[in-house]
Amino acid sequence: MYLSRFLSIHALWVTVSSVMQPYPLVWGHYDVCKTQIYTEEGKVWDYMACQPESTDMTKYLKVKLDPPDITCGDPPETFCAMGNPYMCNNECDASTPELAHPPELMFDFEGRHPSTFWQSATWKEYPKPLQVNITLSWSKTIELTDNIVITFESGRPDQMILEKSLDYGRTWQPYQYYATDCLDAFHMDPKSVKDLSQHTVLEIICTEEYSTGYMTNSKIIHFEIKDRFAFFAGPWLRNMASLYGQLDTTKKLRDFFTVTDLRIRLLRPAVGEIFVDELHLARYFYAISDIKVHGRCKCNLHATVCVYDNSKLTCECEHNTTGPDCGKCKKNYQGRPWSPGSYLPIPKGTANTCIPSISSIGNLPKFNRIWPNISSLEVSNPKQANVCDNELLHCQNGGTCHNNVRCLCPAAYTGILCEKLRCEEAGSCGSDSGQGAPPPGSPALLLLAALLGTASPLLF
Ligand SMILES: [Ca+2]
Repeated sequence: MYLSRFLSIHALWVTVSSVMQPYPLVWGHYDVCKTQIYTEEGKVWDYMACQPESTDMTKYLKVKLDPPDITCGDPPETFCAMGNPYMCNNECDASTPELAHPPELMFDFEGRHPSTFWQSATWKEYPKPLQVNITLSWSKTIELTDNIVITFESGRPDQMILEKSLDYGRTWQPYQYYATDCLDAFHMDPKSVKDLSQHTVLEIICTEEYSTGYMTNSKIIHFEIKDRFAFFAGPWLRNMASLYGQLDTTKKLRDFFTVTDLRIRLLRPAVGEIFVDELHLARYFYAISDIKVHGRCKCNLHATVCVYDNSKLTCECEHNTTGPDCGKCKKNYQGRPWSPGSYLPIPKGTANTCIPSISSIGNLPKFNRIWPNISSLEVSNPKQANVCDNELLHCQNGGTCHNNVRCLCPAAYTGILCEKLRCEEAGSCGSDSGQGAPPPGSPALLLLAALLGTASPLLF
């Protein structure tokens, strides 16, 4: 059978490809949800795991400052020049566009000189702490794919916490602490991401790497996503298969890189000395010229497109799923429990499509979570798969779908989808007629599973 040969070759290709590690970065993009393939029965859809491209997520966020009136310029005030704390004749005036520093200047196009930036009021109420929360909200779960980079126009703060929320801002967890002195500020030993490992990658650390004030040229603070990915994918992120494999099997790891909101808590501005210079409090303020957040909509591997409509991000769900994150099955497609797509096996993953409901029979069939392209399976248990339709699950070899419940097969064929020669069952086929996809425990699949570091082949 052509289809069987195709599947055998495909399985072999996947296996060979798995041997050819490290993977080029282009692998595992999962940018197609389905393709049409040609079989003896004509064109059929082949479904695969898919996700939107990673993109600049700052275009889609809402920013909120707390306290709301903390931006400088209302009333106008003077502040000291960046980098020269004794030149204190710069002006911030919210009512004059050239002198205003509103929050949106943290997200505009950079690369021009001088930079555009948001700026807070100065620390004129010292010793009352000068603290600002900057909340970035997407109203949508997103998966971070690159470092969060915050560029300061002022000195980098002496104390800062980056926090994340997974429930639209109801609860918050720290992502990383930043301080000139971690022990003093947060009672934490200073660490850098390089001190972490695969086993401690989820540890929340305090770093002193990014907190020196005016005395340095560097203005940037990172939250290191890529360094954390590198524990799994190698220093150049070439072995994305390994990373995707881990993300697939470890929910905590996947959730670590998933957010609905981020919050930058500025707790103490750059002082640069032991004591605050009370005679020149206009030296102390926060100013941020740019914030970079790269990520993708979380669509549970059921969509490649995420649309921004009415100030709202929504996945354009495939695989008969629906919801903002493709988090449930469409009406009339609840023939088995919803499940996210899977990155495995590399490179196409598994779509885990929702299948039509079977309202005409009493009990829903039991399905395993992973349900790859059905025609690649040796379907042997009729109770597991008494479903067919003309779109998703095709009866094969000329069989016809009867009430979405079973395939009516031609005399020579049997099996749920008429995928099997009747003589095979009877053991009376010639030696050349029984070729099919490798069974789940075949050496090829075991090798693939071993290469991906999983305990067993993922077909069952
Ligand atoms: Ca800017």
